Amino acid sequence: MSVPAPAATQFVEEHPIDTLLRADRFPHILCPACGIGSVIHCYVQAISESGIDKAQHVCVSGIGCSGRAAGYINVDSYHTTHGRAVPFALGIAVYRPELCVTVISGDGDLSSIGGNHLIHAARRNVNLNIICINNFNYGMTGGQAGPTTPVSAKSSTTPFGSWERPFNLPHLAHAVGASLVSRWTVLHARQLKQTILKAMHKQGFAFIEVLSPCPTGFGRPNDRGDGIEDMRRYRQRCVIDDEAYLPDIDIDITDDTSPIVVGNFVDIDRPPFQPVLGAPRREVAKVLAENANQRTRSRESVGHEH
Ligand SMILES: Cc1ncc(C[n+]2csc(CCOP(=O)(O)OP(=O)(O)O)c2C)c(N)n1
Ligand code: SF4
Ligand SMILES: [Mg+2]
Repeated sequence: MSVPAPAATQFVEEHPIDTLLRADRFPHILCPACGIGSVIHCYVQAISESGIDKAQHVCVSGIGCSGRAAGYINVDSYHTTHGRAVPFALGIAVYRPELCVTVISGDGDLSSIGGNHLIHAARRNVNLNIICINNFNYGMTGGQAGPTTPVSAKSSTTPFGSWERPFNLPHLAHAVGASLVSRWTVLHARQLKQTILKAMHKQGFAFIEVLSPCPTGFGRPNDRGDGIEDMRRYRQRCVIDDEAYLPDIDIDITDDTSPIVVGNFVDIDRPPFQPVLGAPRREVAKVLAENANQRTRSRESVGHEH
């Protein structure tokens, strides 16, 4: 049987997403096998497929290894202060509602020092896409424990293992009012890109948690091996369950046979935050009352039976 000749190889000058990266900022700071680069890739891939003009995309980060993302992405991007990515992005989204504003930052930046901003932006349903890179620690500053560090995990501040109960971020985001809530890992590159795309076209607060290896800060003290080991664990342990009961999706690192539940958990519609600046007082009250009713209805429509 004759084998068909391969199509002639085509050489291109640049990769389709090259224009979305700031190559002049390379080499980047990320450690080998860190997961943050994969998240950046999924985000720029989503930008290129979004059909939204590049000039309409805005990326905002706080401080941390994850917070470096905005600096490497070639759209209007802002590297803000620690914990303040959300309020910074809120200002942009409210004043320029035609823009597609995405926050990429770390679990520490968004849920520790920035936790209050996160819950109130979700409560108000600000039209933002939040990509929270959860590597279970403060990677940049030397692997300290934070609010996502699992019970018993070792870190530079918990050398005998953490005893604090960590946040279950999707459950938190849903409880405080996010319109779209998902969790993926960096292994789920296609699903992650699709969810980011969905968030870009959705009006309201979208919260996407991405579990990501930090072989330097979290992997080393916990004998997790290199980043590839983490990818193997994701493959073995992840279960996609869009209908998961969110209070039950905590992550247990002490048991490598326990499931890590991922999926698109919440997708509801309610009016995004739009301050009615300058309107007469009675009109403002009417709009706010309508929004509140709408919200209650949306909540009822996604009630889980357990
Ligand atoms: C006001 C303030 N407090 C503390 C710091 C030190 N700091 C910088 S990054 C960081 C933690 C970042 O952790 P995370 O957001 O999880 O990002 P990662 O490095 O893990 O990606 C801290 C505590 C700071 N820069 N500013
Ligand atoms: S310390 Fe961790 S999060 Fe930071 S670049 Fe290295 S592997 Fe990535
Ligand atoms: Mg972190």
